Amino acid sequence: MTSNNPQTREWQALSSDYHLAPFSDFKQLKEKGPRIITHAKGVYLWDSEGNKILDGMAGLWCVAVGYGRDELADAASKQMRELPYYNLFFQTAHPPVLELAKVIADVAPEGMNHVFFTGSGSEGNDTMLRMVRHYWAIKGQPKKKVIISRKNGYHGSTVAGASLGGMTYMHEQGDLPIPGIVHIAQPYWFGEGGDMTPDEFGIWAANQLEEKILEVGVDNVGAFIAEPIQGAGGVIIPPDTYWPRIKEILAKYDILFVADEVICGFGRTGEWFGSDFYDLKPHMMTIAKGLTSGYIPMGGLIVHDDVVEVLNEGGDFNHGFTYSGHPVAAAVALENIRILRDEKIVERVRTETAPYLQKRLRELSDHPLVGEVRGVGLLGAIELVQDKATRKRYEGKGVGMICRTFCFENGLIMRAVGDTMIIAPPLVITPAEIDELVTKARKCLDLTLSALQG
Ligand code: PXG
Repeated sequence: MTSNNPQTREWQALSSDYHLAPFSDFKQLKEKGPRIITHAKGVYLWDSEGNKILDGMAGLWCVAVGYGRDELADAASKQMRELPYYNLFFQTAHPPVLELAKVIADVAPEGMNHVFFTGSGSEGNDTMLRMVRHYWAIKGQPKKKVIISRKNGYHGSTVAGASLGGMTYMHEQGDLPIPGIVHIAQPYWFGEGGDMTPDEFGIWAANQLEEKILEVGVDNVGAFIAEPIQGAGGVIIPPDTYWPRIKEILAKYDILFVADEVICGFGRTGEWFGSDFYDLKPHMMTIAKGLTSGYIPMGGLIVHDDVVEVLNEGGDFNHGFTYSGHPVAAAVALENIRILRDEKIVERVRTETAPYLQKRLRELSDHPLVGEVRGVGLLGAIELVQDKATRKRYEGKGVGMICRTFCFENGLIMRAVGDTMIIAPPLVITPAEIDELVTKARKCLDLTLSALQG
């Protein structure tokens, strides 16, 4: 712990003495101490040392409407005074959850008209797994249990979520994946495309789905789950050929398709959902994050009418959480979606800020460290390489972490996934703030290159 600020040191001592942080090396964090974020406004965070930081990750991909929106605080406060809690079990409901379900159906793709609420994206995917198996059991095909997912996909951190995800470093802890979940290759051309063109590789990666269905047996496969664009895996934008080929395969076999929209949903791509962007027509969509702009936890599963029709014949679905459809979270989500709609934020992303961010980001392609810049909507990735032509990495140097540290020190949050730098700023970011983001990113790329050469 290096801070000279006694208040920072006090908070870091509390962290060291009492707190276990997610996805962290407990011992290392104890020694180093976390950065303490104290307040935020718009796209900016402030830490306890007084540093102002441009949040290029919208928190953890979630703060769509930006920080410091009083309307959301007021909606929570009002709902807390009126009805702070009631549950949806045993044939009860409350106004905010019902109104929210309707508003979500309004913005969701056609036919996606029912919502099962959860407390998080992980719980949404746990719900999905149980609902898919329940669905097939009702249809008299209880063997259709297997869910096909993708390597390096991210679907959460619960037992089902981490199993559905394709992160091997997560599987290694806790004997995952659980049975009944299998993984296929991801459509990551830059990292895994070898000598194929992106289009050839997109077809190859999509064909892995058909091969897996045939290997497992279509009578045993319940569903395929995928993020329209993988977020935590490194903003993996599939080649143009990928989704059309996947759609052909899905049309051929009788399995359900689940789009995990936890990151892509609520405007991130410039459409309301990633499924709109790629015209995916899923049977179910997992949601969280942008649903409440992260102001309060809430997730859910949007279910297509065709699936609901079957579920309606199945009696009780024995599943639910104490906080399913929590009234305060529902009130915040309603206000968040009202802001997204009234301020035309999704349209603004599509027509103004996404094209501008993508243009400005691609200017970084000329940097000697940069092997590829890609992005869609307000998602972006910068691949750091030693050799642009061969896509060869700096082996064992931890270049991504070096760059991330420079970003932190220079007032920008840009995440590193291996040697891929990723950004997903709040959807309300302005062109001037995009300029600042890109200027800071270039400076940090320069600093990273100097550190490698030095
Ligand atoms: N699906 C997707 C696509 C996600 O990105 C989840 C499900 C799980 O949601 P909850 O609310 O249970 O966390 C996520 C979450 C990262 C990172 O390092 C990403 C997530 C969570 C934690 C870290 O980018 N995404």
